[in-house]
Amino acid sequence: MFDALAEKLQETLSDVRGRGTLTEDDVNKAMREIRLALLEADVNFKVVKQFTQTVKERCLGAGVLGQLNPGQQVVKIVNEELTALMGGSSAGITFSPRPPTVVLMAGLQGSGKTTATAKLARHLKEAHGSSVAVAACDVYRPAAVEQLVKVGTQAGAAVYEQGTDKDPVDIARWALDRAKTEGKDVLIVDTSGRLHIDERLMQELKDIRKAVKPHAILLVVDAMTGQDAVNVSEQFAEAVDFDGVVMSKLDGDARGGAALSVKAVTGKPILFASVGEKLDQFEPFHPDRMAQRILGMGDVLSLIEKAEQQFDEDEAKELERKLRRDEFTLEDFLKQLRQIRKMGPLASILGMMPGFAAAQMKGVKVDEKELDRIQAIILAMTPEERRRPELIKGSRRLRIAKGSGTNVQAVNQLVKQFGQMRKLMKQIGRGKMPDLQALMRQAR
Ligand SMILES: Nc1nc2c(ncn2[C@@H]2O[C@H](COP(=O)(O)OP(=O)(O)O)[C@@H](O)[C@H]2O)c(=O)[nH]1
Ligand SMILES: [Mg+2]
Repeated sequence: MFDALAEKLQETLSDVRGRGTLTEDDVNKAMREIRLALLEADVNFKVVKQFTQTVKERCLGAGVLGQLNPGQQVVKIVNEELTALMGGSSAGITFSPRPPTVVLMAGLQGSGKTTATAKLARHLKEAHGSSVAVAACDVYRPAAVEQLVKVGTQAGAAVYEQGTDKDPVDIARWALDRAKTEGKDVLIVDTSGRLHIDERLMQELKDIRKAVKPHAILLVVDAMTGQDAVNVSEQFAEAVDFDGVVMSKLDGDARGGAALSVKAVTGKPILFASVGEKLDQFEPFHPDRMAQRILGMGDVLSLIEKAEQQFDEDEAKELERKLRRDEFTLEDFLKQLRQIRKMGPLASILGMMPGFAAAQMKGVKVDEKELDRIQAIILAMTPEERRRPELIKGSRRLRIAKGSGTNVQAVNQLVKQFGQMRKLMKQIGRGKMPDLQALMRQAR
């Protein structure tokens, strides 16, 4: 997501960063480039204008001109303003002190409501241990009920449905009673959409709202529709007030304009991002992390959180200790590799790492077969060799190559790469940004 924008901004900023001193002309030029990049990403033009103006004023006002390392400060300012643009701090759903917390999902047809309903159910269950029910109030399309039954069940939620013959407002009311009786923590109400905003849709939403008094109304908007998503949000905000946005389909070729504009235009924060069709491709939206991701600072925090879901805490602490003390071995690497591969395709994980973003990841295909090979090589080593790779010479190399069905070069390469990775890990462990360029030069 945001690939093109990320690439352009990173290019501009690395240019700025590379300069010893900055003149006002340099700043102006950078602002022009940022402005173009944002417009190309389909960010609302008023938002762009305001954004670049603020950044420019701050850059010039902060006295960055003529100073040492002014580029760093420009990057910092752009990062801060980009974060602010997307809403500053991350919000979320506040739970009602008296369960069930009721969440009403709204949005146009095809925006991704039903999918988001199930994803949110899964998320609340996984992250908060909530027991969740979902209510099928889209009665206009028979398939809609079936769809919710399917994905809701997959998500581990109870699905409350009464087919398509009843009035959606009655179903919502009935579902709320049932959620109370069954002691659910959360009830998520899926509703029907239309192709366009119309009077009846708005009235129905208002009626459901009146019937179930939701604690949060979430508007699902399709990021792929760009500025239309922002317009829809604006119209919804006028007709039926809502609390936050679920930005769906941020995967694919969404240029990011909607995600960057919606808060500024409507005043409503993005609470969740939906980044794929699978149920776990859904995450709380963190403006600061998103800004860092766009600017290629990597999304280390998201990465850590994702990893934490997989690791148990003790193991994570142990790993951190090892990294700090430079005791990380091939044994640990093997463990890591297996854990990481459980997290999902490696490319998407690398995309969250500092320095791997955008440009670097472009055209990079992570070869999962290569990972199989690496795993085989490590498995062919003795535990001692895994702990002390420097032992791997001569006959040991040959034995490992044979044992793993590879060759000596492959074993050599792995040992060398591991040494480099260890260096990188050590830097990250110390909270430093790894010098990737230097590492890449060495790897060649
Ligand atoms: N790629 C992608 N597809 C999505 C995402 N969310 C929903 N979809 C797809 O978009 C289509 C419409 O979603 P649906 O939940 O039925 O929308 P609804 O009409 O608002 O309930 C379905 O084919 C979903 O699989 C997403 O985040 N990424
Ligand atoms: Mg639906």
